[in-house]
Amino acid sequence: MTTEPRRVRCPVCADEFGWPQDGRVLVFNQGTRKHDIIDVNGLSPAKRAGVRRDGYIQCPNPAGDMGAPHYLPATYADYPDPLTVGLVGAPMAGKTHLLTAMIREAYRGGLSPYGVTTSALDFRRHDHFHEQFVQPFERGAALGGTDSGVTEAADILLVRGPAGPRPVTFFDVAGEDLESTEAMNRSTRFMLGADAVIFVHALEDEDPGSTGSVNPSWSFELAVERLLGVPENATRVPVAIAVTKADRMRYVPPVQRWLRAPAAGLDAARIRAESRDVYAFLHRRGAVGSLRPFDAFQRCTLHFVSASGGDASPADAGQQHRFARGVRPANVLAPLVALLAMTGVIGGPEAQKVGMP
Ligand SMILES: Nc1nc2c(ncn2[C@@H]2O[C@H](COP(=O)(O)OP(=O)(O)OP(=O)(O)O)[C@@H](O)[C@H]2O)c(=O)[nH]1
Ligand SMILES: [Mg+2]
Ligand SMILES: [Zn+2]
Repeated sequence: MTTEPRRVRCPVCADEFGWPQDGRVLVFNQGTRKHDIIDVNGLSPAKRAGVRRDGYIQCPNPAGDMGAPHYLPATYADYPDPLTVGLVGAPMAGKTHLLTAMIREAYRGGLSPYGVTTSALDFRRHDHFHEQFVQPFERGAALGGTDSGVTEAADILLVRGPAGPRPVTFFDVAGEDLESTEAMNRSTRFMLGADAVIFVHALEDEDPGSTGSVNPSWSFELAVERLLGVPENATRVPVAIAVTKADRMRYVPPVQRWLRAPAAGLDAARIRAESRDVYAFLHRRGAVGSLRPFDAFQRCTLHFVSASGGDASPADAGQQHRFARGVRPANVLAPLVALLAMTGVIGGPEAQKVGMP
């Protein structure tokens, strides 16, 4: 019995290919640091499920333009409608800290008020993410800047919402690469297949000296242009603007109000009120470039967030920066919740109102 292989778009290279159905799965061998090929056809259903859960498929990258081989979880195509979510923002804007805080909270059950649970789909990748980012973050370490040239996903989760399970792939590349105008930059390839984008604006970004970027919204500008290279994206791709490091103004209304906002289930009117406050805030500060995604995309929400809850400081002279009093993320799930509503992971009439003009 043969069925048409399902067409899948690889989140990494954005090529489409027929998902292999020959029953052969790659399993990473810790000893040899290589993949073993395992044919699951002869295995019992329980063993087959086990191998597939830990296994991979190598993307054939039909365009042959990625340079390095890349792998997707063998179960990636078991679920409909995979989602690719990318973070965009200047170098040092706070993308990596925000994604870390967000995935950490989602993993700790932070999406349960929305009827959503989260688990790993790519176990090796998730372990790596946990070790490299979540654990140091929990210990109060300030995470390092992302290296230029990252093309792989940061994490691939299985998000089970009221409308069914969906694989969600997150990309967190270097701000430096997001500011590169090189058309074939491999690090920004994910943008060709992105289904939702989180634009990250850091609170001090108006001061050009405070980040590595001359124009803090340059990465926004480039990403908007790249995404709108596919005209349908203006209506197809929902976006969220996250104003991060909002802890720096945590006593200032209206920042204060939203940072303290408790998660109480999906409330489109509340998201709209927050979006209005953030819009007005950015507008008053003259951050016009950072509002570009709002004008360019039909569905856009805006949020005040803080990944760490405070500034990092050097523990001793010459030492790595630390969050000495620990991390206290605030409102970090808000942009993700809005995107899950706008992409139908959280379905229903309330979700349909989120981000609508
Ligand atoms: N006060 C405060 N500082 C933050 C927060 N999030 C990140 N930072 C600081 O901002 C700096 C940059 O954060 P990253 O998350 O590495 O920024 P990035 O956008 O990933 O940077 P690149 O990887 O270089 O593109 C770090 O020194 C953090 O300590 C926050 O929520 N509040
Ligand atoms: Mg980073
Ligand atoms: Zn690929």
